[in-house]
Amino acid sequence: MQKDTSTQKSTFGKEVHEGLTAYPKYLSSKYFYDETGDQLFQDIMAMPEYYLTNAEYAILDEHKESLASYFGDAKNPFSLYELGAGDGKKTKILLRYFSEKPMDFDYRPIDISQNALESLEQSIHHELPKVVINPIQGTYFETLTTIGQETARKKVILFLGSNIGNLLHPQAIEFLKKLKAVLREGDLIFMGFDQKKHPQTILNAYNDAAGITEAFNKNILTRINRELEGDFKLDKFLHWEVYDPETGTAKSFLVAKEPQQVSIAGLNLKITFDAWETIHTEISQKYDDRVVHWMAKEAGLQVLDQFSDQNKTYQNYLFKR
Ligand code: AVJ
Repeated sequence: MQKDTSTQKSTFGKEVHEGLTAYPKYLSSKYFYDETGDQLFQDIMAMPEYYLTNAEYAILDEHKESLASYFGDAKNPFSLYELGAGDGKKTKILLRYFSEKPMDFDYRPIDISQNALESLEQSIHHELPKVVINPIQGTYFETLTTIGQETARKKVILFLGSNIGNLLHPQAIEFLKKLKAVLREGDLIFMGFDQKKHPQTILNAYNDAAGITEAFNKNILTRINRELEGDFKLDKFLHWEVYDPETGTAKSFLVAKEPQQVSIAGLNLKITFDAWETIHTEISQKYDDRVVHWMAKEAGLQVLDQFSDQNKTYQNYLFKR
């Protein structure tokens, strides 16, 4: 299912064209993740301000026994799918625990990056040789079809890291509906939702002192420069983060520090920026319990259980159809 690079590039080109000729300008956060972006996101997850990683890690560690009993046992086999598996660092807590128990399961990590899947497979073979791993390469959209066709075993679908937060509520509900459509009776979804908290804590997580998030945000411009022959000058843009404590929406922007023109030769396009004009690049939605229950209901899912860390910084929810 590996798409050829030229198709991917033209989708990228098309969306960049669309976003930079719109008013106000925008780019999709899904384009952060080339090789550099993957590495920068690893760095973000390791930084002290980015509390999400440790919070979810603590939840998985604390509740692994309870999760094991929901997922299956020696007589009730299951497949553990993971959307956007990345390096699987958090999932390994569960995999390690499950593999030490008499549980019958295989791990089916899903990622768009074949590279990421290969190194994940290597590291699982090495660190957790008992775990049976069967990776699936593709976009969420493509692979949901694949997952839907696999009916031999109970399905447990992981979607960690509050990745759902890149979607506005209506899109998130659509996504949950698509997930629901691949579930049969007894199948489960286990999903992480970052929770509302002190607004400063959230701003700090997306505007770290070392400038890693700034580099991550600006990487999308570097990518346009390289893949679409653009000439963005990165130091002519500011990384800017806002958080609305009412809606729970954190938004990332690139803000033009001075009027400028940017040429994107690969798209045969010239873009002008006024001083302080913005490019909106990402939303990182924060939730509260009511909103998650509301979204689940809208998607036709039932909340079977929920798990949080001590300060309710973060919650993982278990859904069934
Ligand atoms: C991978 C979407 C969960 O929004 O927290 C981290 C990406 N952006 N810092 C998030 C991200 C800036 C992250 N997600």
